Amino acid sequence: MPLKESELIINPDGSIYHLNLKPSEVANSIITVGDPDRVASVSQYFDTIEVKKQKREFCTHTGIYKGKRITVISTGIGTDNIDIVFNELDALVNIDFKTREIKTDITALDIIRIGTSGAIQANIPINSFLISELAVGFDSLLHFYDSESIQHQEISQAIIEQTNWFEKKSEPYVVKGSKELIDQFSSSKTVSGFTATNVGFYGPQGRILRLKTQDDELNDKLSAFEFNELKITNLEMETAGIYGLSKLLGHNALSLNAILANRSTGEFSDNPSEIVDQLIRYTLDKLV
Ligand code: R1P
Repeated sequence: MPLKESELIINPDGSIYHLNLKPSEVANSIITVGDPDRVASVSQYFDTIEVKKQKREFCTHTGIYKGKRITVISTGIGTDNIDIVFNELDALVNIDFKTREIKTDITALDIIRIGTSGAIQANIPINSFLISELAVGFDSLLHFYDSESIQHQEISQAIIEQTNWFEKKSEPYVVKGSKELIDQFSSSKTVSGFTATNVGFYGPQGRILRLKTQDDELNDKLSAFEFNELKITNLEMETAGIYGLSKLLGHNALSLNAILANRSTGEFSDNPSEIVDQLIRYTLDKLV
């Protein structure tokens, strides 16, 4: 059955609705970044750039780095944007835009997030590169999909119990990154972690400016959480959505995080752009 025009929205020029990309314009190796300005910070290292597109917060450059075709795309902030970017990237490779039918041969993309994040454990060094082996989503994205089979419910149950989770907040979901990509990108320069993906930057990450939060001990409870020696290491806003949707769609995903802040010690990197640039170069060299 062809997908209806209201479900798979294709622009008059043959590009997909939000990303503004045509199927020929995406590579099978994809780097996602949150900040649209970070796209050029990655593609400046490409030997050639064949595609430059932007619509809303979704900026895309596709080019060649040391012989490998790579697409770098910005997601903006949050898992609501991850829903758009990952469904549309998947549609670009796995749905035939002429017939609007799902292809019989499904392409698995390799998708690496280069992000920034704050640690909640005092022993995670500022300016380190953290590889998310697992992620817990405090947003609700994955609950809208048939996803229970890919969730690690024994871990989310332990989080609910140990933090006395307020039931009116979305129930946490726990998902894993790609084992192959974790192995490929791990080195003496990286630390591995369990990333918490929050639904906001302020209250949901325990920052209090003028508003009182529902639980002002949440970050302390999250950093004290332990399950079979597993501890939650850092907070950001996309990884759990990326891991959940990638697994459901059959793609391989990895989230790399430049640790710019440590919420436990109160430190912030004195040279964040240099650290992000180092992570970009590290990622590109591990990818080829
Ligand atoms: C918040 O400042 C943003 O920075 C982090 C968070 O996940 C959130 O998107 O990542 P990026 O630097 O990749 O956007």
